[in-house]
Amino acid sequence: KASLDRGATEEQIAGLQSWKYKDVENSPKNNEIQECCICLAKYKDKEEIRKLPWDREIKVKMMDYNVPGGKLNRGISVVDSYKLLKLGKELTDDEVFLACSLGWCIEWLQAYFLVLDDIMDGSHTRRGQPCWFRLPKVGMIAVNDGIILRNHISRILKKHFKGKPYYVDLVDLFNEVEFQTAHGQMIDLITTLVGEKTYQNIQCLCKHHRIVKYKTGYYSFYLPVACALLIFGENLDQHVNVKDILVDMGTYFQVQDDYLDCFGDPEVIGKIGTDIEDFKCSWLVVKALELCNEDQKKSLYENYGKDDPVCVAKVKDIYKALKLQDVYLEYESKIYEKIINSIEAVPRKEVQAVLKSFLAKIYKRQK
Ligand code: DMA
Ligand code: MG
Ligand code: MG
Ligand code: MG
Repeated sequence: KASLDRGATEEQIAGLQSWKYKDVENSPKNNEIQECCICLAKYKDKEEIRKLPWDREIKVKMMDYNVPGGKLNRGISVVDSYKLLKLGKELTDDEVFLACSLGWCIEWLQAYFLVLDDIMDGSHTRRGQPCWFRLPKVGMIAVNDGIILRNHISRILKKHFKGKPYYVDLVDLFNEVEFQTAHGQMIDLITTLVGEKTYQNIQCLCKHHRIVKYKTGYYSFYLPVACALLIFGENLDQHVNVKDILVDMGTYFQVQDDYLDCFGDPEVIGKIGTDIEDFKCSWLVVKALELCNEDQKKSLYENYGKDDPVCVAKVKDIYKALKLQDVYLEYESKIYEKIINSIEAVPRKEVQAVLKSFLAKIYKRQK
């Protein structure tokens, strides 16, 4: 399933899955803690969730619900990038384990961000199931679950990397990236504040650029490659150009996310968009305000940011009238070309290969 739409291939998934996400975190003490995690013996839905096709009886634990189950692109990229850096030389079992552990750390980080992001965005579904906090027995306990998910990363790093020469850099990397992401999320969120709905906030592409660079670019793109570089023994200070390219890729990835929020198929992307209701500084609204006439602008001002299906439909009609789908396709080919050009300017061929393989995973993605 995940191999569709230029996602990971079965083989790539098998690469990361040679260790399960919990294998990297399986000390007896932790199992004990995990057994204490919220276990929902029976899942009874709220009315709105009951309507969803995913309604079914489920037995879940917090980690199983939130950590696996995504596209695993970020985790897989650590393993793939490391293989490319090794120029196709066979990896030892130990190397595979270390790369998988870091891959899963990023998936744990992603789970942590998403559990909290869904609360803050008031989302309904994620990865084809109700958002964790929407489960009646979870609710705001999900905030603490997010913190627990995050704590696992430090523990995994300590358990498997403590003696390594790059341990401090690794811990520092995860901390820095979390810092960048949390600040991106902050700008994303304060832009939508009630009473602050001035259109200046969502009108400028530079604002959008700043939000997405921080909230998505660092953890989704730079982090996996930086992890691979560290276990390969590289000094990250010498790869600033690589960082810039990856952050650009992250920006492109978030433009895709904004586009799919409105025009993607919820069955395919596994989530129902809320950007219009949430008054988000989405790439689509920035473009719409740039291209619209006075009437359309008036209608956008009246209908954007309202949690009402009629208003949402009006906004979507304007997007369609402005042919934003075509504007997006044009953006996509231009940015692709720009990124490819910067990759080709990177001196080392194996690093180029890492970057190109990452770009190929997201180009024209549908989910
Ligand atoms: C997500 O931005 C960013 C982080 C750090 C999770 P978003 O709210 O657009 O993501 P999604 O569309 O997946 O909710
Ligand atoms: Mg969200
Ligand atoms: Mg968000
Ligand atoms: Mg989104």
